[in-house]
Amino acid sequence: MCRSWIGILNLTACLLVTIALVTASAAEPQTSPGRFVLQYDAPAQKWETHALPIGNGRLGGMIFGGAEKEQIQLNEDSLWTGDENPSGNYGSMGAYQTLGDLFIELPGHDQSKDYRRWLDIREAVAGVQYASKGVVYQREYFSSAPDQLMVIRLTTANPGTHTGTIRLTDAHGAKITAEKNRITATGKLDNGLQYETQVAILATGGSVSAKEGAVTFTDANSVTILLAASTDYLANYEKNWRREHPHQRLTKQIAAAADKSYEELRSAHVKDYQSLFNRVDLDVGKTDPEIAALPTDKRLAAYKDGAKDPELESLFFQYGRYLLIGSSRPGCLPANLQGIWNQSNSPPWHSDYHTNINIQMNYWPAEQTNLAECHEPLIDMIEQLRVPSRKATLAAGEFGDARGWTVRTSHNIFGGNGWKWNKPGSAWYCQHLWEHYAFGRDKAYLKNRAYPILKEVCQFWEDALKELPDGTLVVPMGWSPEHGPTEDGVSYDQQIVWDIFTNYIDAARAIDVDREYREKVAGLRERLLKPRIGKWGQLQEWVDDRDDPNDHHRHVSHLFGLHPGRQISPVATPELAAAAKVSLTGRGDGGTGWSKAWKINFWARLLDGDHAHKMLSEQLKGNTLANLWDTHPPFQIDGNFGATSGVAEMLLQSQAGEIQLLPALPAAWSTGRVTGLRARGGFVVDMQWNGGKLTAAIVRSAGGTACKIRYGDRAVELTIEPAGAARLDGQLRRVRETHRNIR
Ligand code: FUC
Repeated sequence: MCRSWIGILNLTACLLVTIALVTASAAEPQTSPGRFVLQYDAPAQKWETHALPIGNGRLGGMIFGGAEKEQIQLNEDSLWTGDENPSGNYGSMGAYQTLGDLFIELPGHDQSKDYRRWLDIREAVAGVQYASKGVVYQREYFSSAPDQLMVIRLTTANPGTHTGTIRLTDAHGAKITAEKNRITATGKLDNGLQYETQVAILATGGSVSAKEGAVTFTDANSVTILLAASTDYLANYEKNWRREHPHQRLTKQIAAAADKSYEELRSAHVKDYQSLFNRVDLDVGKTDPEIAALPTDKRLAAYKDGAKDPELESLFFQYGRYLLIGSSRPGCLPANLQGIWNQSNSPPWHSDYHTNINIQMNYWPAEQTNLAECHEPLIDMIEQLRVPSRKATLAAGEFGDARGWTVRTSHNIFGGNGWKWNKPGSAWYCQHLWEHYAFGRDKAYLKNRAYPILKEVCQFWEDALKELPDGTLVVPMGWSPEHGPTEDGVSYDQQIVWDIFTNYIDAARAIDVDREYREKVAGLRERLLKPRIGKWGQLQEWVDDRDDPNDHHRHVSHLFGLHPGRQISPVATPELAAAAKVSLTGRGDGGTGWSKAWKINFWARLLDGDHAHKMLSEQLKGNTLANLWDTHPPFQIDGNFGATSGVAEMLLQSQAGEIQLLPALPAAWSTGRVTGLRARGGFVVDMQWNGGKLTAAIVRSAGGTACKIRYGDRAVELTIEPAGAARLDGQLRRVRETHRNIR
């Protein structure tokens, strides 16, 4: 019960008092490891496919787990080359960098037996265990947000059995020094970005000493390694993106952590992580225990061979939430193409921010799977991009003297734009600003932060739209990512401009401002070139009816209005939805990882749970690596997040002015339960179903709002008291309404 209430606390700060009133009632989450643990019977040989990610939003580690030689590849989210680069030259945009590696050498551990390596996403703790010469060795690894460092712990039950060496390498040739129990690497990139890594080695028993840039421990009972790293980057354009050198900050972080016991560090980390992760629980059916117990790589192989594994599907859903918590916490940078995990200094696509699907997809699960805080880094970045993007937009000369701004298809963390203008990119970003309000209902946020940006992007389009002789408004010379001609009125552009206008109007109405301008924008929206249905019944991608039924391109941009937009839906615009279905069927079920993930969301919005589930399986079978990372190929994290969003869309939708329960439940998940999903309007929903039918639902409201709830063709209208909840049966009859202490 408490877990569900945490979701409500997320929505409003005023409910602290209710915690005491709530008595435990709902079943505790079932913690079948099959739904929560990735496990392997060997160390990782390859970073991309088998190493396991940990992260605190900013500081990432990839654990290989070697017994005799452990390698932990390290990342810090602001370690970027490049600069503001207003010229928009992709080559000089810079790239996200790897920081280096931490190695733990344990001579003599090569003959290990009973090896096991795992990542438990219930706690965000990874582990390794093996036996060597009669001694059982255990390791744990986590990246802590409360203590802002990575912690690695080596233990055994046998005193004095740890002897080894810790080495740090730096990917940019920084000078590495070791003194007593401390290793430090201090470096500087070509763009002037300064950074540092500090490692402290704390042993119980035995001795610790430094030698030639490394630290050696001898006959220790246990070893705890603290690793902190940071740069002088500051996410603030006005301050030229820089703050003080990180040395003092890191020294304090290590000193503060060294004063605590390992158990204290671990429990603070787990508590903090679970305050986010535990808000949602999903159970879509039981897996044969023998399959669930397999190492994850073999389990995935069995799935590919046709084994039913609903627990793997829910693990994949939750893994997306784990990865978002690990790569996008308040105060950090947004998750990039690889989240924060990157082992290269020239990664694919610079491991950058791609604005024509990828970064947006990263954030699709944030609101609906109850991780609204994890959305904040994107919102912060959009704010910081305003000034440099205004300059770049004006300098481009493509948009005349239009007010406001937009972005290119890729950008870095310094406001520098890369490849090719993506005209509706800023309007798509505005959808995220709006959704954060639509789910959370924080009016102060809407008024002070989101609204001014929504308005300036509206003004951009007010100035940049082209008027045809009959008064119709089109986006001039656009491009449907990433194929076809450059021309006026491309559907992708038109639908996103419709979206920003609609979000702007709703925002202005919510805070009751700018009535006149709101009406003007409504008038512009009315005149936008509308979606068209073409000769094979498809939703046209371009103004001319030239869509090819054999076009299987990975981008499906002309269905933006179906998802993540809200212009097209089976209920409000059935003809357009039917045309979208024809287009989607034409595009086929293939594609890159993120493309398949998008298709889960599309099919869910078309209310076809079986096809959505088919796409989820296709993604798991064809585009998922042994460590459950999505692969484009290569590894690209957007598909993980898109799949998590897709599963949530199958179970709950709220984009059309009503809360739709189980809109796209597949036959494969005939019995199950979910708690803690969020719906627009400030609602949190729990559901149970049996034999493919809803049996019970609890709809909680933080602010107390009227809502319409739909299940199939039945709908009811309810008003829920502030901080109250309504419990409904499978017929949508209200069986109970309570204030604060719903059972
Ligand atoms: C878009 C996609 C590519 C790739 C890249 C990072 O440009 O078209 O497939 O995902 O982003």
